[in-house]
Amino acid sequence: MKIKKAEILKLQIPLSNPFRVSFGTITKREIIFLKLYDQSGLIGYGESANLSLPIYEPEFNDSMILLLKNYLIPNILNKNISSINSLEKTYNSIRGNNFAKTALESGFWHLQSLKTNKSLRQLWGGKKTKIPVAISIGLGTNLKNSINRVIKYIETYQPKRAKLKIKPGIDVKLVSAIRKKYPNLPIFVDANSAYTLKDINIFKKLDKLNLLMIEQPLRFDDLIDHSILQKKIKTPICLDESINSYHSAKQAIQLKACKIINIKPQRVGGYWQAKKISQLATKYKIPVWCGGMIESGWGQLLNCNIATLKNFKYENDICLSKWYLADDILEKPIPEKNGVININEANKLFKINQKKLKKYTIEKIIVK
Ligand code: OSB
Ligand code: MG
Repeated sequence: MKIKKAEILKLQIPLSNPFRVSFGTITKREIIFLKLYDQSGLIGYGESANLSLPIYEPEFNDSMILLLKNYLIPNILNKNISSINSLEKTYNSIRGNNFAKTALESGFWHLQSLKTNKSLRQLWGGKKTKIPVAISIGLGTNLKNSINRVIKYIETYQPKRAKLKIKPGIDVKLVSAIRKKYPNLPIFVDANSAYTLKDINIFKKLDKLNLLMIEQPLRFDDLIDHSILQKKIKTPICLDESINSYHSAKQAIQLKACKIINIKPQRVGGYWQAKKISQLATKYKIPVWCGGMIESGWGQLLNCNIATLKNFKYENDICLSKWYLADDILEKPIPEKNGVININEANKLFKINQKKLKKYTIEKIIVK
């Protein structure tokens, strides 16, 4: 394919409900969206949802725009990009900045899918047709309303498992209360890096609450402290922020820093890298699942396709629009039944509602 022109869009979609985690609160969902114009007249759409500030990972939405505009897009314009390898070669010398790379890479995959008439699942080699998804429940402003919030979400959506966000002060008591009310519900927690090894007593207490896993308890870039913590608790540690490449996944496995990996394609530099990490994890019997950042329906569809690969063993954080977004840019919402998405049904929905795309675009840059 040959890309003649690109548009970088910054979308802002309101949330129906603020999403509060240990590092901050998301009230409007800012998402980087890309339109790639191929010489044959096709348009590929890419999405990579990061945050407005570097509070999750060092990268953030405006840094993505800068790199896409000044480097990643100019570097592919009018070149013959025949494969994912030739695309990755155009940015392999760029360190990090994985979310920006994924915006470009996902647009490339959409074009590949249009050109070959194959679904992303087929292009990526996924075999599953049913994708389990479940909700991630944000914090409230204090312990009491955090508990009430979790109960409300569980009662409303009846998820097969619940992921609870925790932070110092809203952790053991929150999880104990929910465990007591729902003794058999699979539950896990996500700390988004809010603790240190000094908090071992908290982890010992969480360890007794029969949790599926504890996601990213320690520093966003740490592996060694996680491996120390993993030796002291039975509950599997699942790494999110710390896994930002194939290399860090390999090191985490070698160090036994985790027993489960949350693969967020944007965070690891794209869907192809996500596939490679899932293959590596398979080799070492480390189950994975697909993480999310509250994508638009478009990003949810991309993530559903990667979650069809065989080592995606748990419910995925593919945040359905009805859970947090006040609106979406797809023509039709992704159908879900009892926490399961049928991929063949979902793959019919790769259609953008242009009116809504326009309505939610707050910034647009043309590169040609
Ligand atoms: O750690 O998984 C995370 C949202 C923003 C930033 C980080 C995270 C999240 C979520 C959202 O947990 C979960 C979802 O999209 O379903
Ligand atoms: Mg997480």
